[in-house]
Amino acid sequence: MGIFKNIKNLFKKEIETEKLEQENNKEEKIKQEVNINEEISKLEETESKEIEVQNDIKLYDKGLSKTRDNFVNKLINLNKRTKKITDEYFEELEDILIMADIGVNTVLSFIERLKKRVKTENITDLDYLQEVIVDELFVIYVNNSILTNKIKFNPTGPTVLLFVGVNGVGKTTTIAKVANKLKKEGKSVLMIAGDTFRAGATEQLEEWSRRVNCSFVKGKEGSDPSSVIYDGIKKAQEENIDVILVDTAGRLQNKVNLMKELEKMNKVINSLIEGAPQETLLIIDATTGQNGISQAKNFKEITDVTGIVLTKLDGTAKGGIVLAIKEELDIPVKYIGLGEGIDDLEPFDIEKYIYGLFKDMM
Ligand SMILES: Nc1nc2c(ncn2[C@@H]2O[C@H](COP(=O)(O)OP(=O)(O)OP(=O)(O)O)[C@@H](O)[C@H]2O)c(=O)[nH]1
Ligand SMILES: [Mg+2]
Repeated sequence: MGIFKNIKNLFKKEIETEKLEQENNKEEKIKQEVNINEEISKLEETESKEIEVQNDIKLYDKGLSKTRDNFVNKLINLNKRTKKITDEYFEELEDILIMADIGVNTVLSFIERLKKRVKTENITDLDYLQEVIVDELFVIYVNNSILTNKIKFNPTGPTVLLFVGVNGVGKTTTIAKVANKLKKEGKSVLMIAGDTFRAGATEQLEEWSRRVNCSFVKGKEGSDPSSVIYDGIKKAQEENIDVILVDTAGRLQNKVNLMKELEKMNKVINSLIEGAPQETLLIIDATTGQNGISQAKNFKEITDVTGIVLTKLDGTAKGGIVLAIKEELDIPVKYIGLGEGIDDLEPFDIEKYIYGLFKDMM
């Protein structure tokens, strides 16, 4: 009980554990009379880790403020107004959750479970019920799933990440953000401008490659994206690049064509690097709500989507879409976009997400 508090404690614990580990290390080191400079840098590392965790939380906090202001405040108000837990209460709760884009089926089964708990546990206290609600929302996400937001990397050669999704969802921007992250981790990155369809798409990606300072391969406008990808991978292999990020065109007017094109791309990629692409990341714009979910269903039918990047969470009051994705698609959300800036991308973490959403209720 009290995932609420557990999450809050978790962050405290994360920092404390880190400190403890460092302390243990410290003793060892002193015993071995290793020089003191190493100790200092270890401690500095702990400090920077602490700052990093706090910054991550801040970003979630900022990125989820619209959802929180809307959905969570409504929830708090409802609970304040309510004297007794009645059917009307559940109906209002249902509306609030549906408005937050959690998805009708998810909400209905959620309400069922909640009603059951209220009955069997004989819950009358609204504060307690509030905790139960957060718990149950958390359960939707965690249930029966291996929670992996980790990107799969190729241990023996370049890793290929293919980015797909409809027009304007944020594919190109996300590639730039991911490249920036990987560069900071010390990896070498090459971007391939596989969107040869839209005028200006190549230039947009090229500009990002300059800004994050990574390699870049393009073809002529209108050329076959698979041949651009071929050239890009060849270059990456010659230059011993760690990660290849492939941009693709976002049109989906014709499912058969898109499927054929993706098939061809996959074939080319796979013929050059065994097991590649390691990830096919589908980009979904969180502000499009249920429409985004149906896009995902379409893509799931035509290609093997291994992860989702949910962009523009900062621009929506309907952050509940994360839960709908879990329930309706069961594809892991790997990253979330929380703004337009190069640093506004975070690996998805359900605990930080729940904290960012419900911190006013804690
Ligand atoms: N607020 C916000 N805006 C975002 C985010 N991610 C992307 N955008 C904006 O969304 C717009 C479209 O982004 P692009 O990266 O060009 O999208 P795309 O999918 O490559 O678009 P096409 O190439 O036309 O298919 C840009 O104005 C981005 O700045 C985000 O997480 N938050
Ligand atoms: Mg683009």
